[in-house]
Amino acid sequence: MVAAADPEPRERLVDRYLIAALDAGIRPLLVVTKTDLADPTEFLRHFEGIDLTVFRSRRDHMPADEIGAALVGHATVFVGHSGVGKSTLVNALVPEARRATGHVNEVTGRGRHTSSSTVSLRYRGPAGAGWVIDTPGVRSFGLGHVNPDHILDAFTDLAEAAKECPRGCTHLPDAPDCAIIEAVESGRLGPTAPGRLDSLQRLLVTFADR
Ligand SMILES: Nc1nc2c(ncn2[C@@H]2O[C@H](COP(=O)(O)OP(=O)(O)O)[C@@H](O)[C@H]2O)c(=O)[nH]1
Ligand SMILES: [Mg+2]
Ligand SMILES: [Zn+2]
Repeated sequence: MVAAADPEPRERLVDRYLIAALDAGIRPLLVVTKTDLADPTEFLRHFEGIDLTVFRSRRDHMPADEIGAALVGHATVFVGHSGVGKSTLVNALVPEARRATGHVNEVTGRGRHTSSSTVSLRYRGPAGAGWVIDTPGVRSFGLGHVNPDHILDAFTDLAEAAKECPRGCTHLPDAPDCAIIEAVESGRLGPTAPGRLDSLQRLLVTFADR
């Protein structure tokens, strides 16, 4: 979860969540909250190349049933910076949860410390049931355990092309004879392939910089 504003969205943090999810075989969903405060369209362009379901949420229109439908039959963990609205959404999904919500003062770091625990709650909605896990905000997010091959696997057609790559290929723009880059440049992977290659390369660089 990210907020369109307050706190400002950071694409690098979302990238890190995506890497961890793709590595673990978790299907990522992205919820952008506070779209009443700012338009997230520009921010969301960063993720166009990624197979990612995006929901936009605002105080006066929380798409609880749409998001709820995506949770049915799954255990879904809500991650994101403190103050993005995780507990607010959890309360909309599970009214009896009564999770504490509020504003943490960004400058002093003090303020009402909200929902500092992680809890698992039963979601029951029109489309069925699932589990939602509300977490406190995170400040940092490690990727030490990630296998970069799993990042590539999330981009199915690029992973297929990569079978022709030289051993140890990084698939980054300077990689010699990278079969993914050649396939994308040839146009045979379709018009959206360059965007997906950009996203893949960004995630691989983020992973390499961890
Ligand atoms: N303007 C606006 N404020 C929101 C929205 N969603 C949540 N908030 C507010 O953001 C603050 C932090 O919400 P909270 O759910 O505690 O965030 P959490 O730390 O991620 O659990 C609260 O004051 C909420 O009322 C939204 O869509 N728009
Ligand atoms: Mg909370
Ligand atoms: Zn390659």
